[in-house]
This record gives sequence, structure tokens and C-alpha cells, in this order.
Amino acid sequence: MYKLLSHNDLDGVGCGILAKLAFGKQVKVRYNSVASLNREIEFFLENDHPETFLFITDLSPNKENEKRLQDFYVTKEKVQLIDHHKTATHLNDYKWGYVLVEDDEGKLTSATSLFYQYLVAHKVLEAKDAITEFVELVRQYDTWEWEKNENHQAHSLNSLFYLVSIEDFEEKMIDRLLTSEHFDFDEFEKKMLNMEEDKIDRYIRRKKREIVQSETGEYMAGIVYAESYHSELGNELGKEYPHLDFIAILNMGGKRISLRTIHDHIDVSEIAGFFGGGGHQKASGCSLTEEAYKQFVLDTFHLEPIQEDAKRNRYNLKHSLFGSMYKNRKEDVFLLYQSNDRNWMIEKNKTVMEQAFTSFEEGEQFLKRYDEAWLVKDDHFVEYLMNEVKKASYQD
Ligand SMILES: [Mn+2]
Repeated sequence: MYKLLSHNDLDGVGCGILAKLAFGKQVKVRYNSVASLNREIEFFLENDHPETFLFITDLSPNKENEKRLQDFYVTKEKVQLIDHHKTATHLNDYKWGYVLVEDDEGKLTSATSLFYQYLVAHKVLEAKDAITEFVELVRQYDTWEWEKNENHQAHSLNSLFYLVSIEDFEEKMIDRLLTSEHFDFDEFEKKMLNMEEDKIDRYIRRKKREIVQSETGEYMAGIVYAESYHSELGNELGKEYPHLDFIAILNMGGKRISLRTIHDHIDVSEIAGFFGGGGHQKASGCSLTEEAYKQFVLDTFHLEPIQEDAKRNRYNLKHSLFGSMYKNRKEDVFLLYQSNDRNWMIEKNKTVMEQAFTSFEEGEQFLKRYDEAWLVKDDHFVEYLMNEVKKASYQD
């Protein structure tokens, strides 16, 4: 007999599907949140048949259970952990631990892709196109590589995963992988997925108007409340507000925080680690501890949402030769302009500021981080220019 304890997201359930393809009725699969894994491990060690082989995928145990699993391994040799989270690499010290974030070719891994390789190498599962394609979709979604590759099928697979129950998803996928030569969605699923895409777009648009920004330690964080679509939100908000170091998404019901960044120089697994959580460099999570609650909720509750830049302007544009006009809540007016081929400068209420910037982006980042300024609409800009012209003509 086999038992698989896996994560309850697409990558974790991908492992469950592979286990069922490989072992059929010989495997019992349990999906867990990050928090419930340790209870399940303890239950397994105390109650399961001692000859059962234990797999753990896409999740890692706490210190105490690390020791218990090591004892279990020493006596029985019947445990294998497979994971790809950066914060789990210390488990490679054990014979039963296999954690790989990036493969030899520099490709990011997922638990499903690692588990697939493992099962095929151990000759308990035969590789075939439909399964290989399914595994690759899971990997691209989990590592967010689908976006760069514009592989929307990977994103759709995750949307479908959340549209149906885990049981239904497992059943559908197992049936499809057994019977089809290639992996695809059926016509009904395609229609449903289109509707779902629209729904996600609307949800994200609303959240763009709710996000606040706050300095947390050395970082500038964007903070938003949301229960669904965390990865999509983290990515879209990150791109919309690149001056933010990371996005913290608070799920108050689940008392969890998801952290996402689009920046290569920020490691959100470290920030999550500070609050007892973990994960990947660009996507991590932690519990909403007392301390996290104070920092992300209490201290930011009074803040007003970030003002969006004017989007339909024809005159007041970013990178404009005449300068781009910004405003903050205190009604200060900023003009960001290129002063020579090396420098960009900012005029605040008509006085040139000391700082010089090497690019438009750098100047704008400064305005947005420290003044929460936004690109004003054309009518403000035009009004401002007219006043300038008027003043100039009076002086004549
Ligand atoms: Mn994963």
C-alpha cells in the first residue's frame, strides 16, 4: 500500500493524479493545506499500517516531524518526500528528501514534474504524450512560466481546477489521461473557461482600486484583501504598480497572507520566513500572526487606496518631451522631465528638486514610493498649461 500527502493546489493535486495513475487502488491520497500537513504525518505514523509507503509532495514537515520521519526511515525505509520549494532545500540532507528548485537546464521545476520523473524512473508509470503535456501545463502554471510563453492553456487548467471540486477534477483528468492521446479541454469546458477569464479580469480591476501601499521594514508593500485568484492578482498588481517591492494579499477568513513579487531582486520567501511561513522567491505565504496582523492590517487600515494613473490621456503622457505631470493627495504638483541626455529631474510646485534620476522609470518610482503621486488627467494638465500661458502674457 501507498499513501500520498500532497498540497491542495493544482501542483499538489497533479501529484495525486499521477499517483492514482501509477498505483490505482493501491494508493490513498490526502490533500492538505500548508497548516494541516503535520497533523496528517503524525496520524500516519501513529495509525497507518507500518508497511505502507509514504509519499509527501509539494509540502514540507516541521522540525519535529522531520525527526519522526527520519526515525521512520531508519527502521522502515518507506518514505519519500519530493518538493520544489526553496525553503525546503534543507530536507535534501535526508536520504528520503528530494528537493529541486531548478533542473540541470535551468528550468524551474514543480512537484508534479519531479514526481512524474520519479514515477517513470522507478518504472511504476509509463510516460505518454497526454500525461507529459498535462504535467508540463501544471509546471508552467505553478512556476508562472505560462505567462512568458503565452501558454493560456496552463492558466485555464488552473481555472478549471478551482471551478470544480478536487474529486471531480481528479476523476475528469485521470479519465482523460488514460483515454486521450493528447491533452485538451472539451467544448463545454472551453465555454466555461472563457466566462471565468472575464470574471477574473473584473475581480482584478476592482482590486486595483482597493490596494494601499505601506512601508514595512526596508520594503514598500502593496496590501490588498482578497480570497481568490491570489497568483493572478499578485502578478497584475505587481505589473500595474512596479514601484512596490511586493504585494501582500490578505485572506482574513483563512487568516493567511500570500506574498508575491514580480522583481528579481526581492525574495518573498524570506519575508514570509520572518513570519514563520515560506515558499518560493516570487511567491510565498505565511499565517496572519499577531505581528503580521499589526503590520499589514492594523497599521494600514486608515490608508487610502493608491490612485491609478490617468489611462486615456493624449497629452499628459509618460516619457513626454514636455514633461509628465503628477499630483499627490496634498495637491502638490510634480513635473517629471528629461533635463539632458543623462538626467531626469522633478519639479515640485515649480521648484526643482535636488535628486536627479537616470531614467524616467527611476524618477517615477521615487514619486510613487514617497509621494504616492499619480499621473493626472489631461484636463488638469491642459488647465495648468493655460494658466502658465496666461501668467506669461501678463508679465509681458
Ligand atoms: Mn508547487
